[in-house]
Amino acid sequence: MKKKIALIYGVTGQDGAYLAKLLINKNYIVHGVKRRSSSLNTSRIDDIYRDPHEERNFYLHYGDLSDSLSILKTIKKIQPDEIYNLGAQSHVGVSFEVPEYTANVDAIGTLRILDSIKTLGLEKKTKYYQAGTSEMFGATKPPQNEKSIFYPRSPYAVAKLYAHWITINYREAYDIFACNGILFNHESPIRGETFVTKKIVSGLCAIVKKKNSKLYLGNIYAKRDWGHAKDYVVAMWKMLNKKKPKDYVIATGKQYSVKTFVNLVAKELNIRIIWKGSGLNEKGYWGNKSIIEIDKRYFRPTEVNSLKGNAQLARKELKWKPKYNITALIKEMIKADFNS
Ligand code: NAP
Ligand code: F7E
Repeated sequence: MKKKIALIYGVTGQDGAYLAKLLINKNYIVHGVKRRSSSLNTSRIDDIYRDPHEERNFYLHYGDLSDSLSILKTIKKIQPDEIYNLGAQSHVGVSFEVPEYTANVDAIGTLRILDSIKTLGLEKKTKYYQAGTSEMFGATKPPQNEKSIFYPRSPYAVAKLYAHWITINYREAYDIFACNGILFNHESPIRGETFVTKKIVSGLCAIVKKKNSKLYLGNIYAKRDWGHAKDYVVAMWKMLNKKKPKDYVIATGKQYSVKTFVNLVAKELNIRIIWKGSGLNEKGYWGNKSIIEIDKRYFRPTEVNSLKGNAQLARKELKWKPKYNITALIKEMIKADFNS
């Protein structure tokens, strides 16, 4: 049987790496787009990259979501059965610093891919997955599902909302098989260093190993629904392999504050943190040493306080449910970090 061909934007990122490995295991030929960078940016996928002279099922191409020409040419050349658009300036805090760039890549980048599918006449061949986000719900009260109102609270979330609706519009206008996955936070040992879970795990491991003495955090009262990226990429693939295209919330349905996440990591590391003070003066003590402090630079101009997803539709129609709970996720993240 002819192998399916997938094209992944954002293949060098956390989800891109897990998805590429999942699809290779499912016997796909996988093409990924990477950005030109002055330092190597392929550490998450080096284990699946093969020498171009060997027989391969994984190929890399240079490209960028801000570059329409490269997108059109790459899709024309590869003629993919499935495109997964995971590429993005994905940091919410950073999006306040670079709002225009975030909109160009996260919003218009999505349009560039969808319009390339249409321009190349691939509407009937190429299925499209859009990496949507719980950040689009923003200020809307939890639990959030597919019917909840969107109220984005950052340039990142506003850009992703454009991507969400342009995906629906191209599905309805041109009959493209296009799905929005509305994914709640998902983490892993290969999560980017500046996202809060990875920062907490690395920070506390470094303190226990005496390589550092303090961890600075922002709003520790924000609440999130954290899952494992390995579980979440399965849902992406399931969406594109259903009979009809639809949008799905993917979440665990459990919610913890950043402060609770710190306490859970500390517990796994066998350290007990005592919290004292409040507001910007709140501190976490290990014995008589203050090891966690609050730094206002990590606060956002507008915050998303409380996210908790209801993924009943995905459970029912995609037969998807997460294998990892928060403890298993934390254990895996600590193990990888401690041994690095
Ligand atoms: P990530 O680790 O930050 O990866 C983002 C990927 O996008 C990287 O490969 C990055 O390349 C690439 N990229 C950035 N700018 C680009 C550009 N201009 N052109 C082409 N590629 C570009 O993000 P992730 O956690 O894997 O998330 C994957 C997707 O899901 C993102 O769209 C994110 O917004 C969305 N999402 C994530 C979560 C989550 O909790 N992880 C939840 C909901 C939605 P470099 O490696 O060169 O930087
Ligand atoms: O922040 C608070 C911060 O940056 C989580 C992205 O993958 O998930 C991610 O976005 C919470 C926020 O993730 C620090 O204010 C406290 O309330 O880990 P984060 P995020 O903003 O939820 C969504 C679903 C995406 O789509 C995004 O692409 O933690 N927080 N102190 C901190 N956050 C960071 N980064 N650093 C801190 O020191």
